[in-house]
Amino acid sequence: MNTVKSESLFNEAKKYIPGGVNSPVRAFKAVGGNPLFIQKGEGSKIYDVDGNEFIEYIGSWGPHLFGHNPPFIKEALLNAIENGTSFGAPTRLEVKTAKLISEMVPSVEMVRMVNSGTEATMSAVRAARGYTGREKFIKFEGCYHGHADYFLIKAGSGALTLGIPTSPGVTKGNAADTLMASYNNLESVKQIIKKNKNEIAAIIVEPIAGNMGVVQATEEFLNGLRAICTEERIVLIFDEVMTGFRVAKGGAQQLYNIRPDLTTFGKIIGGGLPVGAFGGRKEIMEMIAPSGPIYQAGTLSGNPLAMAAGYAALNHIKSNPDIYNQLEEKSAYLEKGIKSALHSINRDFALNRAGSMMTLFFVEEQVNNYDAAIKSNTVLYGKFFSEMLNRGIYLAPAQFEAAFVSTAHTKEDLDKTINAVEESLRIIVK
Ligand code: HOZ
Repeated sequence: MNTVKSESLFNEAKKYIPGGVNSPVRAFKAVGGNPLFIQKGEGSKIYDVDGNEFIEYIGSWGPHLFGHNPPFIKEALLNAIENGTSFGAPTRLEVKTAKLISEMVPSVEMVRMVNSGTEATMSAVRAARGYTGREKFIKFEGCYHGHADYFLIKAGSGALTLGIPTSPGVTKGNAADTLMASYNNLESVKQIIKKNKNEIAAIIVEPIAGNMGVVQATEEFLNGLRAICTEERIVLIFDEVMTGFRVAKGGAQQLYNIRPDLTTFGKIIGGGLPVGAFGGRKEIMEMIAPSGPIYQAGTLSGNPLAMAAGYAALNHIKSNPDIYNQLEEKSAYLEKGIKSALHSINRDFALNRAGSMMTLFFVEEQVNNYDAAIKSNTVLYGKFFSEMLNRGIYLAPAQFEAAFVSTAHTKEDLDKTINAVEESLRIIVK
């Protein structure tokens, strides 16, 4: 594969940007080789600056439910840009988008727009702390809620991939209020609560984890969290930055039929533009400034371009409920193909799938929490990634992420992917 232009851009980038990238996972450090610089995306494909074409499964880490650059989002953006890019003042589109989110996710009685998933989770925890008057919160090993200091403790995603799940720069004071529990293990939560009676403001959880690779919560675990939170007056926060509007119209909470107190969103609600949001019970949300004393603000929050793209994306989902059947069909087809490839090489690696999100772990046991996920052979993942890339398939350049299927993936794309999986596995697994 010719990568001359990407290499030259990467060398230039490294002079001015730490590690040459604006977000660590993209640097290919976990899989070897140099990152490819992307020129454009269309449907299920992306094209790099050297003209290489890839069927890709990142979809900007989740938001591109309909593939890259769908016409209805492009049109919405072009219309919006005619009127200007940002005002730092309210617009009609913010109201329409907030209303739509609230209609689609009934637990979200009120919502505040922000600019990223990190801002959403930070603000949700602040809201929970302000509401309860308590300071500590529980998070789960391997879950990733963005890069605010107090989340970077045994965190997933890039932090885990690069071997820095607990980052330097996080103070002891900051870390002290983050209490770590084990995913899918209610007992670990109960013990923490017993030791910290009436001190815990929130439990934050990815109801389907995507940042230690895909790991689904059991119904018993999430129902247990809901019951504990109600009993102990703890705010239950579902981090649906990845799963919101992806696994179902109403997110993972719809699939599990659980009503969290607060929910955080990102990515999809901006149709691929920088955006996030947090929302939930009115009683809590009304405590946010200016209706209440909990401060939260942002000049670009509710930005008209992000809202235009987001509204177009959400409205498309609402008017085309069949997209979830399409995603399920395509993802199930891919899962079946990968399983049969694994069978053909006599290996039983864990393949976790939740709707259109999936991860192949290079470990032959069930992966249902962080301890199991980190047993995956990441060296083998790196080799797998490179073999797939050489065959025109672009996966996440890190084991502890999800592959995202979009409605734009065709049967031909999926068949090509399955063939590439089989060929790659045969080469790397001796
Ligand atoms: N940590 C992000 C995925 N879970 C990666 C973001 C990016 O590199 O764009």
